[in-house]
Amino acid sequence: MATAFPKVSRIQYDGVGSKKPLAFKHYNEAELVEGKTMKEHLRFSVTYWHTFRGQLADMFGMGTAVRPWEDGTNSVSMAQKRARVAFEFMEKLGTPYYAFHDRDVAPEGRNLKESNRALDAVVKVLKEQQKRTGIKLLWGTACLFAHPRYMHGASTSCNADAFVYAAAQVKKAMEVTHELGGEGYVFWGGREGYSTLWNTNLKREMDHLAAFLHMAVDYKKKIGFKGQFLIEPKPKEPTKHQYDSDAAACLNFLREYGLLEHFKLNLETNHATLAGHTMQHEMEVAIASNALGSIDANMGDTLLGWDTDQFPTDIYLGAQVMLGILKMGGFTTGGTNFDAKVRRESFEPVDLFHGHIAGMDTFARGLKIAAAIRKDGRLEEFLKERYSSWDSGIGEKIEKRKVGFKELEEHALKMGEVRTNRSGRQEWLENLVNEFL
Ligand code: XLS
Ligand code: NI
Ligand code: NI
Repeated sequence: MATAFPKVSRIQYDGVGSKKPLAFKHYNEAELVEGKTMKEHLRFSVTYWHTFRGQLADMFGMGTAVRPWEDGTNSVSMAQKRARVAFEFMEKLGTPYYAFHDRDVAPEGRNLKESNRALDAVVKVLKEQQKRTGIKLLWGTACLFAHPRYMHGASTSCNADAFVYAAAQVKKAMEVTHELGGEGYVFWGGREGYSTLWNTNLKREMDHLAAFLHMAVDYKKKIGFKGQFLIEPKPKEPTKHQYDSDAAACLNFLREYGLLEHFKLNLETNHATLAGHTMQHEMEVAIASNALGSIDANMGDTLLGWDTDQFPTDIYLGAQVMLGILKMGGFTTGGTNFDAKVRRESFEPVDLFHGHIAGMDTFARGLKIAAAIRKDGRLEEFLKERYSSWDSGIGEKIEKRKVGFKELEEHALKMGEVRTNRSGRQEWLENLVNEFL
């Protein structure tokens, strides 16, 4: 097959200070950090939807993307050709994983049967390309938000028929994810929310969402799929309110409906900020429940109020995220999935490389910074010290639940005023972190 990127060869690590545009300055896949290679730590993944299906349109203008390999059709043969282009791209970039929605990789047919057949035809090519390159599927998912049938949602639609169709679609998407050896399967509730509560039975819709997920868990067991199920929180867009709005809401939902043991979270930076949180916050919440599975790496724009899905180039953010990942002991089935798109003005194929190289270098740098902060130890030491009143004496007794209000009153009467409150040292800590940037 003719190459789609004739001017690009395998992107190499060229070292810090390199001026080569198509080279890594920080991502050196074989470099060891805390005893593991960067490749093993970061587990980079390319998203099919943005990178190979994104037209770079926005709500004010049509797509600008120039993609010479596209023939203008949405045919199965074009989808197969595109799959080969995608693998050429990922091979040249050196990313070990990719992720897709069913309808990104294959066209939607006139009915479910046709759509399934189209998907099978493309999965054949994906499988052959995975074998050829060694690139693996990080996770699969189903697009339950683009087609008009899902206008009211999928599993939370007011219309039971939509639930039925969505179930059939997810069943098939799980099967192909399983067939391709996917390490996970993501549920992002694209339209699982509402635009107005005047027309919404919230309780009934949430019950339906839980029923849907329980059916998915049952079917997973049935087909022997061992991948990790993931929920991806997002507060809004396209709906005004999405039920899986943030990490805490998702965890509460999963707990309430007895689903927690079957799911982890796939956290996305731009979703965290849309929810009014930092990514660091979302990660802490998930890690506290041992439920951080994977991340969708991107970033938003503080002056634009929507999911701009930009490639992550913020080093501070990269360091924060990687500190969290190292703290939890690294990814197991998850990875760093670039749910990111190049800007509308970055319309050339080579920009797809620039975007990913930028993201990969940012996270590689974040990893090195995080490891250096951990090696230095002062941050951890400070945190340990800050809570030291809980390590012995009355603090320890409270943590071990050995005392109640009665004993604490006796203690307070003897103790007098609360002593030795120490400074939080926020500015000192922020400057300490800056030492490593
Ligand atoms: C959209 C979501 C979506 C999921 C996969 O905002 O990020 O792309 O990652 O359905
Ligand atoms: Ni995402
Ligand atoms: Ni998103």
